Amino acid sequence: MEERNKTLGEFIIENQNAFQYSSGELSRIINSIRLAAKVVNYKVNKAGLVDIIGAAGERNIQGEDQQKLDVYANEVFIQTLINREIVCGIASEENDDFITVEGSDKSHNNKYVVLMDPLDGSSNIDVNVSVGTIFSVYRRITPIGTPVTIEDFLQPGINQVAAGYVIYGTSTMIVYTTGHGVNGFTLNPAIGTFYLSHPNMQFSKDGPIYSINEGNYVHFPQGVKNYIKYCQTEEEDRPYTSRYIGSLVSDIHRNMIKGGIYIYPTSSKAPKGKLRLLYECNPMAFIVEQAGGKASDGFGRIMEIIPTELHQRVPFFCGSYNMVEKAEEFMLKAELSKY
Ligand code: P6P
Repeated sequence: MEERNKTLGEFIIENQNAFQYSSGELSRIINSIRLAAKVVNYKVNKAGLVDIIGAAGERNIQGEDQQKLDVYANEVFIQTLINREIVCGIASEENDDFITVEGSDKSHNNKYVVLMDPLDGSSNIDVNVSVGTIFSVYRRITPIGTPVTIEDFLQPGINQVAAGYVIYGTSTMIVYTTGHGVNGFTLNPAIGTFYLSHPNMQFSKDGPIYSINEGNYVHFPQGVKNYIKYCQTEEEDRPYTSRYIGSLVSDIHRNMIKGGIYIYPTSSKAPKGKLRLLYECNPMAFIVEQAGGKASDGFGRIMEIIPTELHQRVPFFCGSYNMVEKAEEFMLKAELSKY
């Protein structure tokens, strides 16, 4: 079968044995994400038509207004995963604490935990800008048959067995990795099937784009300010183009295709950064590294950070390898100049 006509279902079956724990459970997790993505996609595309837009009136642990679609997407992904008897625990940006899934036989026998941001960039929904779902999968580290504990979720990103995102954009795509490269699948909404449209996605080592919210410039660390000035200097392949959608999945997806760097640094407004390590930065870092890119907190590899809390935030520099490396050079130089 020609690669590009392959469906996500066929791809999962063909690659199931490549996954080191190929008991089929990981395939069932990806299939569960696929189904939930189609359900959420339908609602996201109808958001402008029904009274589902606007804050649900509640605030999530991040202190952000919860959009009704956030709440809806969270419920769809959680319920779809629970119904398939695959995971022993779920953590979500929308839930203060993790969810223990004991299974219909109350055995806690499932081996995987899933962490997710069910609808990232939701503030863009009302202005019709693309949003995304981000997910991260680990094998539990506490004994099977016992209730999942926080240790199962506080694993470094290098332990991920799968990660991916759904982008609800001009077309809806699932992009994911199980540690054997990154592949993108585009939904044909007419028949509800995802087709392999972007086999073996790769970041170019350099790129023409830098993505950062320059409105926060005055609050940035000196190293970031210096790197922004470097991007804007007429020299070699610069100045770069500035592109910032304000939706993490969209900004990184674009950069993966065109080349570029995305930065959400610390600032006086966000002293630890804004993005969450466990269900935004680690899954995106796994994908970016599998596509030949680099993901850093400005000084070191994101996926080697040992998490200490479920919703912890970190600064995030990710994208084309050489661009992230250059940004780290500016961060180190600025740090050393303090002494
Ligand atoms: P700012 C969306 O809220 C999000 O978490 C990411 O998707 C996005 O990249 C970032 O925050 C945008 O934040 O502060 O630039 O609006």
